[in-house]
Order: sequence, then C-alpha cells, then structure tokens
Amino acid sequence: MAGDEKGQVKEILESGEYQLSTGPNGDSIILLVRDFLSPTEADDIYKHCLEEMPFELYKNTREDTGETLVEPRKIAWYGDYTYTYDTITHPAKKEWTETLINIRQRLEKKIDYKLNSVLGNLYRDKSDMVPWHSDNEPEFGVNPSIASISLGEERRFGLRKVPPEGPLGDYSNMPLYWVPLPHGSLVVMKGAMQFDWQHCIPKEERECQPRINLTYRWLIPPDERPMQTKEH
Ligand SMILES: O=C(O)CCC(=O)C(=O)O
Repeated sequence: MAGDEKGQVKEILESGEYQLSTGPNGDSIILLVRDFLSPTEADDIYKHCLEEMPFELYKNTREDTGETLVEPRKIAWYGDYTYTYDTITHPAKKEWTETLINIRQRLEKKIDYKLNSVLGNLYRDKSDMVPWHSDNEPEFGVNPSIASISLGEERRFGLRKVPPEGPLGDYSNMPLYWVPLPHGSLVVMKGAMQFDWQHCIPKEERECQPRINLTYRWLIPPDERPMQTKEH
C-alpha cells in the first residue's frame, strides 16, 4: 500500500508492509505483524517483563519543545552502550535477561538487521502515553530499522508525516495513520520513518490495563559514530 495524500487519516488493521511515503530521504516503511508472538508466548513474556525489568519513572526536558515533565510511563533500558535522548541518559547495561536476548535474536532474523539495545515502556493505564516524536538521535544512524513488540493492553500507535517546514510546523493537513497494536504484535519502522514521520501512543478515554512495549534498536558503537546532524 502506498500513502502520502494530503490530510488523510487512515487505519492500518492488517499485517503487511506499508510504504507510507517516498521522498529525498528515501521510502518510509512500516511492517506490521499482528501475531508475531503466539498468545501463550506473549503472556509468558509479558509476565517476565513485569517481574524482571527495572521499570522506573524519569524526569525529562524535551529538546524540541523545552517542556519539562515526569515521563507519563515507566521506562527500563538494556543496551551495550549509553543512550541519551533529550535530558535522559541510560548508562550501558549489558546484563540482558535470557528472554530479552531470545526476542532480540528472533527479531534480528526476521528483519535482517542487528539490534543491541531495548527500551522497555510500561504504560500503567489509559493516562500513560508517549507524545509525538521521532527516534532521530544520531547514534541510530541514517534510516535505522526499529522493531517494537507490544504486550498487554491493545493501544493505538499514531504516525504523522512531518510537514515541509519541519517537526515544529503545522500538522493539520498532513497524512495521519492509526495502528492498533494487539498483545504479541510487532511493528517495524524502516527507511526514512525517523526523519519524515513522527510516532506516538496517545492517552485513551476508555479504561486500559497495563501495556508493555519493547523497542529494539541498533546503537552505533561510539568509536564508529560519524559526525552527523539531526537534520539528515
Ligand atoms: O510504546 C510504543 O509502542 C512506542 C514507544 C516509543 O515510541 C518510544 O519509546 O520511542
């Protein structure tokens, strides 16, 4: 499926690969696999993550808006190198659990892309969310693949195209997609998604049970990082 009509709002409800746009930065692609984990696997991994991952609240000042807040979700991090976004720094943490390593290996095979970090997000209820943003830190490199597993409550994943004037511009006429993410599903963002699109998990009005998200990414080793800017 190809998108990119002005002002459209669409839902992505079926597993598949979707090219959302194409442009000077390349194609922006989403892969959705709604049943990546079997229901039993997803139940076991969800329980494991709740019991084993050191989820904590973090205070952050967003670089793009300057807003300071306690992030409205709990976060846990594992990675071979330190990861910094906005004013949060996660020091390297190499003691991955077996379960998180197994998922990483399955994902690496599935998407043919190396992964050396996982950010866990625990959305406790309907008020927890992640605001619109792109994962465009230079340490992920140009056009990274980012693989994201959902466990627990189904939540909506939003995708909106960055306007021509840049990330702080007017989104009212830009393409917008909503993707429901069920227990055990996988979303992969590929190509120019982190430069041409933003994503979010919004608050919900209905009551929500907890949801855990595991976002796997490749962090370029510090001594291999080229000089880059976020403008791409
Ligand atoms: O919870 C999700 O599915 C998305 C998480 C996310 O966007 C992030 O951690 O950057």
